[in-house]
Parts: sequence; structure tokens; C-alpha cells
Amino acid sequence: MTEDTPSSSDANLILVLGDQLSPDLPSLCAGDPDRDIVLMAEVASEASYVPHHPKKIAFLFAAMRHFAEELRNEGWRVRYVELEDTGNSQSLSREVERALEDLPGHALLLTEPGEYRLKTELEEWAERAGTPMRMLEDSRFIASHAEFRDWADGRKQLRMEYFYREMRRKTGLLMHGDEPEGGRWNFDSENRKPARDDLFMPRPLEHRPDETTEAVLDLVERRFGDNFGRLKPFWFAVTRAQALDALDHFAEEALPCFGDYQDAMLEGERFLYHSVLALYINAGLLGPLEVCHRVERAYHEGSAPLNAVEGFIRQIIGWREFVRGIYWMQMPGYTEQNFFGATRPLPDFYWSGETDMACMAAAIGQTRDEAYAHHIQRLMVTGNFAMLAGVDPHEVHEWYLAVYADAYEWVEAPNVIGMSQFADGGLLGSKPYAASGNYINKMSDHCAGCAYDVKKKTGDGACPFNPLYWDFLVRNRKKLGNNPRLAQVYRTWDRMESDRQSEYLDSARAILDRL
Ligand code: FAD
Ligand code: DLZ
Ligand code: SF4
Repeated sequence: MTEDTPSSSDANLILVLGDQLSPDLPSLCAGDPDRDIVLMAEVASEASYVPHHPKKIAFLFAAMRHFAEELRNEGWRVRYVELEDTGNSQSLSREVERALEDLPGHALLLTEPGEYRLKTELEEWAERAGTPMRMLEDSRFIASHAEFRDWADGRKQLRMEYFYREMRRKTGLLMHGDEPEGGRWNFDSENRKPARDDLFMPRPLEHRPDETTEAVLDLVERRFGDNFGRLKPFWFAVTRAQALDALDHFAEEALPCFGDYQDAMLEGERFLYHSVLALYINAGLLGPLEVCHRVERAYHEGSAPLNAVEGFIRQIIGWREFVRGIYWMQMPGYTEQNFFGATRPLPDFYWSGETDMACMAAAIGQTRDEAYAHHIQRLMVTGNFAMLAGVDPHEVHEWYLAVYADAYEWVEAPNVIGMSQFADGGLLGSKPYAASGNYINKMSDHCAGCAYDVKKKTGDGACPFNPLYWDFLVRNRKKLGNNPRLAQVYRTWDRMESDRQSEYLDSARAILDRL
């Protein structure tokens, strides 16, 4: 542990969390380097509340150590507790307590934690300890809690698209006065093409680990090497400067095709035209608005088309802000929601990758290697399968929270519990993202090399997504039968011969029994 001890009354202990690595963090802006001390701590409680992917832990610890160094260079005194330091109590609240014992008279100052769990832990600790604590709102988000609540209040349905328009107006991104650039708010109708493997494929910018990162890699290998996921090769950015380079690289190389191939999947192409920036934005190395401004600049300079730029900006000022609003409106309790009453344990192959479904093997295999899968793999492959198979959404939630380098509950839970599993009964989406093999075949090239036949609907060798799709709809008809967006699908089922219906349900039963 490294620290310098000043003696000052009215001084603050500023707790900076692993996903608060931003120079413009409100608690740092409110602090004074001549008076206050920054506390950062690597602790087992955060590193193991789910079995995080080793790459995720290494990324955060390395980024935390680099950030602490940058703060010191700017004149801050930093008390940095490494995971294996003698005396490390291995929990953030106890590390605050330990630091305050050494720094009597200091008050605790922090920016609101992203996760409800940790916010509650710290609030309860401060109350018990009788320690003065000032928790500032996290202004790195575009919409404050109050703004989201005001927007949501009195609406029968919360739909991202309308919230997104508010965020466009608020930020002025892609706006001409009150009018959206190009005359429309949303250019998705021009997106979502399947990709071809003869297209030029950029790769995200890779960074070589320096000495600090190598030390973290050794630590993580020793302490978390048995967790699901490969630690090496490790190429993530671990400083803001590197993350800014990754942003430039994305804007120049991949952004122009981002919209067109946003929903595509290709065997062996793990990143396609995605940015792989969520882990940097969520940890604070990049600000969401600066990312959007960089991307908007590419449009104004003529190097990226409007459908790509609008689609990308929508993900950040639309979806990212919207899911955060839902999370804080719904917690506590959101992660326990289970609209369908699904109880099946998560199949083992989510951890082993051993499945002969080619699409699932690709998504899980790259998750193991990269701590990354793109949106459609998360939603329409691993998420879709879990929902169709009736897996307990809480188990699904814990898997996603563990395996992705960008996963924090405030963003992961609404995407998993809400968008992907429909476990909130339709708060976040108007219908479940359920799909048969046909969707995956249209958007990918996985089926050509699969042990199953995507065209075969039932019986031996049929693509499992096909019978499971119908079984899911039939099993949950009481809950979904009145959904107008599913009326046509249920009509198709009702028109089916009863023998055919039985074949679907029998095939589904056989698959589920084997899981
Ligand atoms: P890109 O495809 O390049 O998109 C650009 C940026 O938009 C992302 O970096 C991210 O900041 C933002 N974004 C895009 N979609 C979403 C979304 N639905 N919600 C919030 N932000 C979005 N995102 C996370 O950041 N953390 C998670 O733990 C997470 N879990 C998910 C679980 C499921 C089941 C699903 C369906 C989606 C999840 N997402 C999560 C959203 C999205 O899949 C990831 O943000 C994205 O895949 C990250 O890769 P990227 O940076 O290459 O994103
Ligand atoms: C995810 C994570 C991990 C793995 N380790 C730490 C840690 O040791 N110290 C820390 O301050 N933060 C860590 N984090 C990030 C926290 O879990 C995150 O700040 C909370 O979940 C709030 O979003
Ligand atoms: Fe996936 Fe079915 Fe296609 Fe195989 S056939 S890759 S299981 S969708």
C-alpha cells in the first residue's frame, strides 16, 4: 500500500471505484489535491461477487493502477491498496474504515456507485459508523436520475425511441435546431444487413501490456486463473490515452460499416464493425459524450454515413442511458424478476463452450477468449437460447455479469432481465426477442457448418432453436397470448395440424431433457 498522510481538518477521503476512472469524476472535481486524499482499493469482495472473467479483472486492476499513477502525477495523494497488500480487509467499506482510522477528521466523499449493491453497502456502513459521507450524483451520464424519472412519470409504456429523441435535443447531437439531421430520428431501416466474409474486416486497436499491466496479469493468473475465460493474449487499453486511440481507430476503420452490419454474425469474425468501446466507457476511461462527438465529427467530415453515425449515437445516448434509468427506477428487486417463472439451471455448456450448436459455440467460445461478444450474439444467440429453454433468468443474469469485460449490473441487468429474457414482463421491450434458427441463418454463416440442419424443423438433427421457439410460445401462452405483436405468430400455431404441433412439442421435450 502506498500513501502520504496530510493533517488537515475539513479534509476528505475521496473513494474512487474501479469503474470511476475519469478525470472529470464529480468527487475529484469537488475535491482539493492540497487537502484531500484519494482512496482506491483492489478488494476480493468486488473481484468475486460473481466469478468475473480474468480479462475483466485484469483490465480493471491495470486501469486502476494506471489511473492512480496519473492522479499522483497531477498532484493528488493516493492511498492505493493492492489485492495482496498486508492488512487489505478485502471489502471497500472496510477499506474506507481502515483509511479513516489512519486519517481522523476526514469525511468520506464519493461519486454514486453504479451498482445498487455497493451503494447500499456504503450507505449502511456510513450510517453504522456514524461517518459523514457525501455521495455526489454521477454527472458522467447524460440524464440525471431526476430527469429520467420526470420523463418516465405518467407514461403508460417506456419506449427507448422517445427517450432517445429527448437526449438528441438535450445534447444537440445530429440536430439542426429542433430538426434531426437527415429529416429522420432513426435510420435503422438502412441497417441490419447480413455480412459477407470477403468484406474488409478491421480489428479493434490492440495494446501491448507494460510493466504495470504485466504485474497485474501475473496476479490475476495466480488468483483468478480458474475462473471461466482466457487471460491472454491481453490487449485492452488500460489508460485514457490508449482508449482515446482505440476510439480514433474505431471511428476511422470500422464506423463507416457499423450500421450496415450491426446485426450480422460471421464465423471467426469476433468484432465485425463493432467498436469494443463499452468496457472503456463503462470504466470511465472514455466519456459517452466525447465518444459521440468524435463519431459525429466523422459524419461531418464525410468519412462515415448517417445511418452508421446515427445508429451508433443512438446506442449510447439512447439505449445506454435508457437502461440505466430503468435500472435505478426498478432496484431493488429488478434482478429477481421472473415473468415466466422459469426454473431450469443454466446449462453447463455456457461455461464449457462444449456444444455442437455452431452459433452457440462461436458466441461462448469468443466470450471465453475475449470477454466480448457483440450485441446480437448476446441477444439472439445465448440470450435467445436461454429464454426459449426456460432457464432461470437470475442464473442468466449472473452469467452475463461475470463473463463480459463491460459488465456492471446497472447496464447488464436491464439488458438481460429486461431485453433478453423478458423477465420484467415487458417493461423494457414490447415483446420477447424469441427467434427460431431462421433468424440466425439469415444474419450469420454459422448454420452452414453446424451439426444441426436449420431447415429441419423437428426430429433428429433439427436445429434446436426451431422446436424450442414454438415450445416457448405454447408454454407461455397465458402470459403472451394477449400481446398484439404476437397475434400473428399464435395464429400460425393455431392453423398448424395437431400432429405437426405434437412433433414440435415432442422434439422440444427431447432437447430439453438432454440439457
Ligand atoms: P457497439 O456495438 O460498438 O455499440 C456502441 C456502444 O453503444 C457500446 O460500446 C455501448 O456503450 C453502447 N450500447 C450498445 N447497445 C447497448 C445496450 N443495449 N445497452 C447499453 N449500451 C449499449 N452492454 C454493456 O455495456 N454491459 C453489459 O454488461 C451488457 N450486457 C448485455 C447483455 C445482453 C443480453 C445484451 C443483449 C446486451 C448487453 N449489453 C451490455 C449491450 C451491448 O450488447 C454492449 O454494450 C455491446 O455489445 C458492447 O460492445 P461494443 O462496445 O462493441 O458495442
Ligand atoms: C468490477 C470490479 C472489480 C472486479 N474489482 C474492483 C475492485 O477491486 N475495486 C473497486 O473499487 N472496484 C472494482 N470493480 C468495480 C466495482 O465492482 C464497481 O465500482 C461497482 O460494481 C459499482 O459499479
Ligand atoms: Fe445455430 Fe441452429 Fe444454425 Fe446450428 S443450425 S448454427 S444451432 S441456428
